[in-house]
Amino acid sequence: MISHLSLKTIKTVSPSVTLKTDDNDFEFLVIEHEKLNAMFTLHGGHLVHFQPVNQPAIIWLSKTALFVDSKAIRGGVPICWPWFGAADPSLGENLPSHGFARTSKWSLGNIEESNDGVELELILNSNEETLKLWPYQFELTLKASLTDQLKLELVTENKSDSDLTYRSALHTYLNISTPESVKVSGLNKQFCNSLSAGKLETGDTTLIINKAIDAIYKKANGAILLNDEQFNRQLAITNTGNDSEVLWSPWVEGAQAFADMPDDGYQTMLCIESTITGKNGQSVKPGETHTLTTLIK
Ligand code: TA6
Repeated sequence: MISHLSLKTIKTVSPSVTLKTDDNDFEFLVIEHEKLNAMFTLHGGHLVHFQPVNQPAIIWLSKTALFVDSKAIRGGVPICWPWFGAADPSLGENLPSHGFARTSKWSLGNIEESNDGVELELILNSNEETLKLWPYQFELTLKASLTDQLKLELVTENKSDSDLTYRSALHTYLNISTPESVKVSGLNKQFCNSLSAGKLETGDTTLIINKAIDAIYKKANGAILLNDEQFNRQLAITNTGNDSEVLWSPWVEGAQAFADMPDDGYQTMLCIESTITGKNGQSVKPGETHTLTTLIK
């Protein structure tokens, strides 16, 4: 579990799931199951910890992450929705980067437990606040399947009477031992390099982590593999409903620039994100749904 947080129990929600709060009444869903430990915040519908027993945590969380309503939490799996990066100018000015879902208050839906793990849903419905930012009625559901592997499904339901278009990221921060120990493979060879004004480049299908990376890869043909020698493990990340994958490491300067990341934080994290970033986005007709997923095992 995340030892640096001191939480008090509010109520037991199911045998392995407890609602807890910190000293500022920030709400955490703590999952302690024989096969895994995990934690969500209702703020942002945000998975902040996932660790199958007998292995290092799969999901990384900044030790200096802030748990406040006004900010997205640094680490875990931020839900970037209904846009990725800056909002389309047609939506107005001063809109939050990466959308509003990750700083909205979600509610707990169904929970099911088994010997293998826990399945739970977190839900965000359009409301007065969201309609000021984005003129569509919607229901957004995060379906999490937590076993010895992690599956996240983000379901966008269009409850408006006109088509909507969205972009998104399951902005997964993965826990790594050290940059020198890891190698990524299975990437598409083509990517837009956000560090070079989004220039389209052709690289290799494998990548080592030895500098800042901020790249939007065309969707991989299969699983992206994160090989970590020191952790003696290989994670396979398989995404559906996405048109791209984003790889991001802030590296030295980026980590130093974040108040909510230790200066050496870049040494133990790498983002491999299941994303919808294309210029046309993903459209959803009235009454229909679209699902973006990531499976990490
Ligand atoms: O996914 C990569 C990225 O878009 C980077 O450009 C960087 O901005 C990162 O997300 C973190 O964004 P945040 O708003 O969470 O600080």
